[in-house]
Amino acid sequence: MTTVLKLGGSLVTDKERRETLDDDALSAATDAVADAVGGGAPADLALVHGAGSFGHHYAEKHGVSVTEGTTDAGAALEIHGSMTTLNRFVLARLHDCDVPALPVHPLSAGARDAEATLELPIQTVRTMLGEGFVPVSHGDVIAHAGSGTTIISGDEVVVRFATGLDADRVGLCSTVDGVYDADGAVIDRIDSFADVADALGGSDATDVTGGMAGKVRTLLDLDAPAYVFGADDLPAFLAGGEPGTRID
Ligand code: IP8
Repeated sequence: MTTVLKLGGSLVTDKERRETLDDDALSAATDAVADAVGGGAPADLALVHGAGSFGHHYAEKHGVSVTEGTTDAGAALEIHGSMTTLNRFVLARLHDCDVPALPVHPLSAGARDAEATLELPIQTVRTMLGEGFVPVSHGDVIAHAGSGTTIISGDEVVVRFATGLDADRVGLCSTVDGVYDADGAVIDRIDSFADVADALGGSDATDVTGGMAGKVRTLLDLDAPAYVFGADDLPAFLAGGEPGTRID
């Protein structure tokens, strides 16, 4: 059983304060991962975290996004540095509770070509899993042919891991309990974008990082079922449950 789990940036950081963790939320999440890994399930777990109050601030400062690049190495390094700092914090918490976590930095591993197609080799992650490690990757900057460097979101890393590893399950754990309908209730299951387009308030095909519409669209394309759920449901997800909204 291979599981790819994203811990949302808004969950593990304090979005209101620059480069500040949400200590309680991060500890609760890493404790849940430790319990699951210690208990032997899921067998293979690859983690990804978002940027929260770390990377987004510097991406905005330098005007860099998934489509707008920079050739300024200092700017790229500042964005990347904030993400590796956050990654170190996440790794440290995981090691504190004996999870054999190792970092995977997209900047050092992948690139986009001139058509913006992402190349992110999966062999490192596969070998880490095979050796019993828990790879922990993150949103980052990435070299982009013709644009210098652009942002790669944690969601893009999740999708690449899920397809490359032929994952059985994907989880997006964040500050929302699932995908909400127009009345604010959590939708149980989504298997067609058309059914929820109105409730999600948009169907912009270019919206791959921000917004639930883009997330749902991307997750519908995966072979594996994906679950969008809140922090309280993380233990249930890791135990094989189906919390929040199932998208497949
Ligand atoms: O928080 C964004 O990743 P996300 C990555 O998963 C950076 O969208 C560096 C802003």
